[in-house]
This record gives sequence, structure tokens and C-alpha cells, in this order.
Amino acid sequence: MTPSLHDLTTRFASVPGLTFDAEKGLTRLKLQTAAAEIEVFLQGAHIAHFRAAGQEPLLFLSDEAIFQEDTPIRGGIPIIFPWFGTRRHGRSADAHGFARNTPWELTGVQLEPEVMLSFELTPSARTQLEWLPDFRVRYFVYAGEELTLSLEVENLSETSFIFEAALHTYFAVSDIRSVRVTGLDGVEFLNQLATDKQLQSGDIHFAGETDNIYFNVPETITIEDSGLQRAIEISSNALSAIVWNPWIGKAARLKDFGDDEWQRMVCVESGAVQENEVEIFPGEITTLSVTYRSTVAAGIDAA
Ligand code: TA6
Repeated sequence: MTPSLHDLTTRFASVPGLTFDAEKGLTRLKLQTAAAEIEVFLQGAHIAHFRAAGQEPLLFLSDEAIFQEDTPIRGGIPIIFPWFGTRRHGRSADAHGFARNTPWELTGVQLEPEVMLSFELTPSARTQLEWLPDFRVRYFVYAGEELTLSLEVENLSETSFIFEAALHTYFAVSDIRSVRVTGLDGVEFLNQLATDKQLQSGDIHFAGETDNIYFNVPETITIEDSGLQRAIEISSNALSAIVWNPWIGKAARLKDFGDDEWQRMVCVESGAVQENEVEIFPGEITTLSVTYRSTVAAGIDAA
């Protein structure tokens, strides 16, 4: 049960720059510091906005996003858990799992020695309708010049279980046609539009709907945006990466996505999905960590 705005405001009254409000009934945390500003909905511990001081906003959020209980928010950083896409081990109506549609507890806000927000998700009647393992997921968000995320999954059950997870991050770009994604050359991927496996040849450029799942990926992937003259470096311990742009057709079919918004976003998601799914044993904790570092990169030529 999400605490009331009054309870949250009272509990964290001593934290300068921290406020709480509600967007159409969804509780939202806003934190402004000298280094960065961040907005997080408690539903899904969903980061909806992040901007480091002196930089452009890092994330895309659809103007058509829907803010209501049990409904995914289009944009920002949805947390995908405990399955990716359509559930493969069992049945569920929740594409990408229940974590992004479920309220998380805000367990902490610290400003020193670094700004860190912490959230927690544990089983509820809602989650147990679809998934029985006993688990705890803790999410640590470090918001400074860089944005670092750490998703810790703990098995509190007596037996092992298999899960998938991803940080489904929507990055803001000037124009997808001026963007390339580097760092995945030679990596095997599944083209979800054609369901065949291929090897990535060179950088990823965008000239149509793109929906690729890369497996056993290297530590660093970079989004180069010649329009913004910025590079976003994604450093993680993720086993998988997903690169997605809906392009014109799928954008028009998404009710919570503007018809022309495909031009201003790209998803580069870090996680462990499909053949990279994780088996976790009783008492074990596994961690997915990602750091986003945005730099001005003058001289990036057109994609
Ligand atoms: O991560 C890529 C993807 O699986 C695409 O296939 C597309 O469906 C996207 O996720 C968005 O999924 P959503 O359930 O948020 O509409």
C-alpha cells in the first residue's frame, strides 16, 4: 500500500530539495540537487525524468503517457521483472512482468556522500496471483553527474527460481535518423521482427522499426547522437541488451505514444533475458547494475 503524500512528506521532511506530488493519482517523488534533478513514480519505482546539471534531459517520456494504477508508463526507465515480453514460463496478461505495474516501497533517500534513492518490491496478493516464489527486489538509484542503477534480486524461497529482468530505458534523442548505437559489432542478436538470429555487423543505424535482443553483450554500449552532439555511454554487467525503436507503423498503433514520437527516442535496455535468463538459488542475491554517462561529443558525424 503506497503511503499518503502527507506521510511521505512528513517522513522525509528533513531532505532538502525533495518533494512528493501525484500525477493522476500516481505518487511521484521529485528531487532537485546541485548535481541533478530526478523524478520517480512509486509505481514501478519508475524513473520518469533525469537531467544532470548543465545537460539535456537523459530520458524520453511520451506526451501521451498514461498515469494510472496497474498501467505501464510509456518512457523513462520501466523495470522489467520477473519476465521479459510475453511470459514464457506460464501465462500472464502482464507483458514485461508485474514489477513496473506494482507499487514499490521508498525505503531511503540520502544526499551524502552521494545522492541515493532506494526502493523495495516484495510479494503481494497482486504478484502472487501470477508468480509464487518468495523474493525481494531492492533498487538503488544514484543520481549525480551520472545515473547509476542497481537492481538486486534476492531468493527468499526454499527452492531456486528462474527470472528475467531488464531496465527498459527510453533515451531522448534529437532524431533517431541522426543516431547510431556502437559497441555491439559482432554480437549475436535475435531480430524480434523476423525471429531469426543474426550477427551484428558494425554500428546500429535506424531506418525502420528495430527490435533486436543481443546476447552475451560487452560491458559498454554507446548512443551517439549527432543532432545533440552528445554520446550516452551505457556501462553495465548486463548479459543482454535490447535495442528498440517502433518507427512509424508501431508508433501509430500504440495508444500511449504520439504518432511522431518515434523520432525522439531510442530504447537501449540492459538486462538478462531469454537465453540469458537467470536461475537464482535459495538465499542468493544477484545484481544488475548500469551506469549512464552523457558527454558532449563535438564532431560526431551524422549517423
Ligand atoms: O523491449 C522491446 C519490446 O519488447 C518491444 O517489442 C516493444 O513491445 C517494447 O518492448 C514495448 O513494450 P511495452 O509492453 O512497454 O509496450
